Amino acid sequence: MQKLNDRIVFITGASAGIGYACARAFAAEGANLLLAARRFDRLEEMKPQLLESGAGSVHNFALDVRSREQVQQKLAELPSPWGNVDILINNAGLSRGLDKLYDGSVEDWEEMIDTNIKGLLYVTRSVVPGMVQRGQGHIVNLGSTAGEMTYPNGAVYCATKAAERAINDGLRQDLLGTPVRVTTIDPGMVETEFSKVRFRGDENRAAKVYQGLTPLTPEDVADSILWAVTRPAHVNVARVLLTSVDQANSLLFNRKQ
Ligand code: NDP
Ligand code: 8X3
Repeated sequence: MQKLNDRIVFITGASAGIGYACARAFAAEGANLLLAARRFDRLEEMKPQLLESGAGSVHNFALDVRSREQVQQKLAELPSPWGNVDILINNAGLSRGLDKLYDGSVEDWEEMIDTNIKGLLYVTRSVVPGMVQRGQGHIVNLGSTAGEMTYPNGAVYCATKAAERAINDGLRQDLLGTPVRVTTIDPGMVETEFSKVRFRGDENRAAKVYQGLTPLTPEDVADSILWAVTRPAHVNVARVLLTSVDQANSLLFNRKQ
């Protein structure tokens, strides 16, 4: 297993769910954590606990990945050595609504596309050239089972994750000949704030998503990310498809009544 205690790990969307679980998992390995999200206060609240559990150091900054200007400027202005990212976890993302495509909200579509596709691209464009220059790096993108099988009323969210998959594969091809590695982690249902965000705070509707089954936990996903990035340097884990035993694909679940 590769050591992480001299590594800078940049996690987007670290204020909740899978991103926060990754921060905890990498802290326990002694990594230096560069954490971003819009809710900066939450990141700051988490910092003492991450340091206590072993993080070498933690640097938080507020970032909305939808803003190209913010991404470019804030990443260019990071204090030394935080710009030298070794591991980038492109995790920031969301879904909005569950509606038939022909009467869905255009604003919801734009928010998903701007965050899950364009935001991921902006961050990647700012971070990866440095990895190539330094001859070291690993990019982990958060995909989803939704990217390989579209489900009813979720066409646009599923499309953003299908785009993530294409971007992941394209980036891996474009980095061939460099030591920089690229992995997509594609989880099925994970119980996080994801459904609360999708249903705009409707906790009852969010809880129903996970009713009668055991979903993945954010720690399960963080564990698979940690595994992927700690393989020997010549090994590139291209894709991890990860579901709970109660899920076969985007559409097929084992739900107890
Ligand atoms: P959560 O809602 O729990 O966390 C999402 C994180 O993304 C938050 O930290 C949020 O921070 C951040 N985020 C959202 N929009 C932006 C933005 N514009 N700029 C910066 N950060 C942003 O969801 P999950 O942890 O479940 O989701 C994480 C990733 O995993 C997403 O890409 C999601 O699509 C993917 N995924 C989730 C699955 C699930 O079932 N939960 C399954 C498969 C994939 P803040 O609001 O503070 O900005
Ligand atoms: C999140 C998983 O199936 O709720 O990507 O869309 S799902």
